Amino acid sequence: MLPSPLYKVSVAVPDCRLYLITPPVLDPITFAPRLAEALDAGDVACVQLRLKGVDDDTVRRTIDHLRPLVQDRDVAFILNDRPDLAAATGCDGVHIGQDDTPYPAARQQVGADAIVGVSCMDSRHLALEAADAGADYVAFGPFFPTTTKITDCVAGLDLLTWWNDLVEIPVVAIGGITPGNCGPLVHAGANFLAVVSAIWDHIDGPGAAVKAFNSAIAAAEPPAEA
Ligand code: TZP
Ligand code: MG
Repeated sequence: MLPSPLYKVSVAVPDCRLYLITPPVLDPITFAPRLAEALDAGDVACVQLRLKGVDDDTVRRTIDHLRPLVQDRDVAFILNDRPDLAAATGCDGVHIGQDDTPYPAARQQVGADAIVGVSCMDSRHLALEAADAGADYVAFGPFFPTTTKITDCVAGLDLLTWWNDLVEIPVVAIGGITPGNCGPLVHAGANFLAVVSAIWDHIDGPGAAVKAFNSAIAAAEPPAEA
């Protein structure tokens, strides 16, 4: 017996959208125009601020500088790791990993209406647990080699197809994703592609990267049903 209304019988092939993650170290003043360039270039669903090794004041200052720029464009602004700071600074939600604040406490801190996403690596068990707890999305990855984060697993496309056959809440694919390799992830049912380096290190700038992803996603998506 399946335990929750998250499970479904029929599969709808969802649209796939870009989920930008900021570089782990950034200067908000010089990064803001690069972020604006990315957001103004095409379709982006969400921006996650992911800062590592900085103090709370720096996180708060960065949020204050970047959040309006994102939210004014009707794009969700999500903070990595810290539900307490997300709640205190007007973010739309938080992304937590398995070593961060556990889901129930994170949800309590950000409130019922905020977005809470959970990293599940390549674990079906962790993803089902997160979905049952009430997560708004789960994230699997890395799907491809990445130098942005040290990881010890590789997610397979089968995770995405399995998830889409079983569960309704959105699934984010992450790790080494580029316009050139994202097609199979889109086909397999990723609802969002979370990307760091292929956006910010794109040789023609972040705007060109967003355009390239938008085109690659559109080319990979099945035509809309009449
Ligand atoms: N979690 C799994 S892989 C990864 C994170 C945060 C890094 C993704 O960065 P990139 O540069 O898009 O590979
Ligand atoms: Mg984390």
